[in-house]
Amino acid sequence: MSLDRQSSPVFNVTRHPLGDPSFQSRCKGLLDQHGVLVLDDFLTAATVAAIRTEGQQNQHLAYYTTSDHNVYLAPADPDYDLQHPRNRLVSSSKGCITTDQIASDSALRQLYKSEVFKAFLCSVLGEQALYEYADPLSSINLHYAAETQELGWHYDNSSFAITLLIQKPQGGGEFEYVRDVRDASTGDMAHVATGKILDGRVPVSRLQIEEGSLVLFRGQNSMHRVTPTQGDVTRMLVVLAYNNRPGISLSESARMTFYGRLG
Ligand SMILES: O=C(O)CCC(=O)C(=O)O
Ligand SMILES: [Fe+2]
Repeated sequence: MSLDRQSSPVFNVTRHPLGDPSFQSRCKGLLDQHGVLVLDDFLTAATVAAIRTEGQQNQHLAYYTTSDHNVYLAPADPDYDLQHPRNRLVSSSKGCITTDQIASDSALRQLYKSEVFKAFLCSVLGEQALYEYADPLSSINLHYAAETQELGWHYDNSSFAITLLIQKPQGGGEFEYVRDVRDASTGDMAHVATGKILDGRVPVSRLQIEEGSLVLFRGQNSMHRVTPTQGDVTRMLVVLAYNNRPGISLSESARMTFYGRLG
């Protein structure tokens, strides 16, 4: 089986039979139990190499930023002081290229649009359908984190995130998280628990991920960060983002924070 209409498979179909209902329900069980699912060796070695080359060739297009933001990726709330967890600033520093900068024949677009892949995601995530972002930036992102660059603590705007590690740094670049802190559906922003995590007073979980791993992560209510890269190998990671409703754009403040532009 290949990914839709192309000839050579983008991912390891034998190890990860995405269309097999028992594989799907096993993956769903793992995601529901742990809040995260890691499929190692998801991308073939050839796909990882192709995306890495593409990433290196397009690195000059990346928007590099060091920005200070709060964990809610929202403008400051004047009802709270600046040190309150609602407003406290953390730092993110990385480069990023966006959907509009990914080549039309890229394996990343094939995977993102693949009906087999989307059906697998729907089954595992318990979604009816998945839609691309309405803005031209947010659906497929390739992140670069060079030495000392990091992603500060935050909650995602979308209810789940899908990532693919393309290049692992020599040290650092570790994905750390605390599960189920806030509840965006009820508006419980969990300021106290959030503050404890920011203060380093809560044990955090750490993901083991390798080049070619697919990670499904519920990041809307689980606070997470990526620790600073160590060494001169840049961390390269793809984020595939979908919505369960059509016509949704990433918020303007998040787009300005992470891309430096709106479209
Ligand atoms: O870099 C990662 O592994 C996670 C990225 C992330 O959390 C995000 O882009 O919101
Ligand atoms: Fe995130």
